[in-house]
Amino acid sequence: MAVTTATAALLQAPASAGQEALAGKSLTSVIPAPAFAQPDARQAFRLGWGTLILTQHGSREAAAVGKQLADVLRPSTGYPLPVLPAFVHGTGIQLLLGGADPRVGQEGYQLKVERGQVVIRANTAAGLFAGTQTLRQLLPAAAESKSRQKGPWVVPGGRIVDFPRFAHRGAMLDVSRHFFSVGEVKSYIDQLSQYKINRLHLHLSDDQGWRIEIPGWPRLTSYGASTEVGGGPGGFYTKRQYLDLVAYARSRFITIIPEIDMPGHTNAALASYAELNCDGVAPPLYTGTEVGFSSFCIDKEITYKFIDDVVRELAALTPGEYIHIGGDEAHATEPADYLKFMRRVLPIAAKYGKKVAGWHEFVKAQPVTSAVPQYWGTDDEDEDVAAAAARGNKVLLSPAHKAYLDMKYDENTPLGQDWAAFVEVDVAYGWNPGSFVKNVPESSVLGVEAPLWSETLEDSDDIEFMAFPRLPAVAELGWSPWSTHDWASFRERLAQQGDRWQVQGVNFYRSPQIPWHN
Ligand code: NGO
Repeated sequence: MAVTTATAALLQAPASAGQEALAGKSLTSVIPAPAFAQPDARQAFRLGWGTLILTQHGSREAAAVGKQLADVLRPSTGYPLPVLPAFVHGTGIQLLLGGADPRVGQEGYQLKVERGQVVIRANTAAGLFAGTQTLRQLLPAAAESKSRQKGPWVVPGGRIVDFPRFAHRGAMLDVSRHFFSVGEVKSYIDQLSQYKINRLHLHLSDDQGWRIEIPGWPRLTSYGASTEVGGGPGGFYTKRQYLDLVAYARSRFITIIPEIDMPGHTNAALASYAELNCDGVAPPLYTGTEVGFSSFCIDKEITYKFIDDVVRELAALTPGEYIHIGGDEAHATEPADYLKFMRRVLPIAAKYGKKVAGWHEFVKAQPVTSAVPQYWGTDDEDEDVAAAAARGNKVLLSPAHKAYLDMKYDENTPLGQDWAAFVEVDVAYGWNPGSFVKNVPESSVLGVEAPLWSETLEDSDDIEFMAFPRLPAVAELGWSPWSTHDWASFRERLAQQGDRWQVQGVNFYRSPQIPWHN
């Protein structure tokens, strides 16, 4: 049963040792900023030897969320933190389904921290998971360590009611230009899930490499996956590995959206199968970084047989609603051919039960209203996207000069590109998705996504250096209500995340805009 606010107020103040241990943390020291937070300086919870993690009785999902929390906190605290069904009596952290403030919806949660206990309530396991991510951030940074650390482990007191502004809070990883292993992608998934990101879009094919096994088309992976930018060995995911990634993401409440880019950005497929080319001649593999030179052959039937096979396989591997069909920079496809192509391809996704997402150029083909254009322009105006919004399509926002994580921070950034802009942290944070594109009102915005293109990135260190600290900025734009938007507060909160990244070993960029603690 929930402890009422009145009861909570009657509880005594925490020990002064606990107060000191808070080290400037309050209930609002969280990214993304919670929708509502009421700190209560008289309350605080201290994790101890006897702390239990009590999860909703009868819910395996709630128990799994509890276990994930225990997996983070056991090594650093050295406490046993048993995960038990919530009918057990004892002090601890409770993860309960139901009884939450109605505003929390399907992904939100309510968190109450008081002297004797922490209670997270939600309507879904996703909400409980989000609540536990908030709880992790409220603990001292040392709680993220993989080895035993000195406490005390104190959580600041008060009450949070939190839920997302937008349904889609995404990140994209380009595994084509450089291939990233299953382990590297899982590590990124772990990082994303801490900021309440709920979609991971994987860019699985491009000119430089095809990265997913497709039965019936073995050369895509035996040959088309064999290199990457700069001529490295490339790689691909077997179906089994891909399903493992899908399940791993799912356990962190992230849905994977697979992208096969078409009709341009297709050199790896064209190199693998001569018959996909209009002249029947396979081009060589490509390891450079130019864009816009390749195209599927629009008038050959085999093109659509190929796409049907690929989309069918991908749909079977995808529990989520969307398949992403690319559609960007088709400079080697005549505009009339592009429309012809899209009009044949769009129904293929529908045939396999999936909705379509695509880079915003594809809205020229006037797809059905369930299709989602991903706006990647550098302007605050786009007639075709505004027209799609007027027809009822929801728009995903990834403006390249704000949300692209592969843009350099400034002229000295060793990695990344600068064709759209330099994107320092204040730029990544400083835009309102609900009013960014002219005539695309908030009600037409599905959410935000931070793409990370990998022309210049080779490993997890590189991914982290570009994603942190900007990914949390985009995550906050996607989750937090605009009323909480505040650069001064964001900088301070980001500095606290820096402490956690140091403990976690995340290779973040020390932006001079942020008052890092050390
Ligand atoms: C563009 C291009 C990609 C590049 C990226 C680099 C889109 C949608 N298409 O974004 O192929 O990798 O820029 O920033």
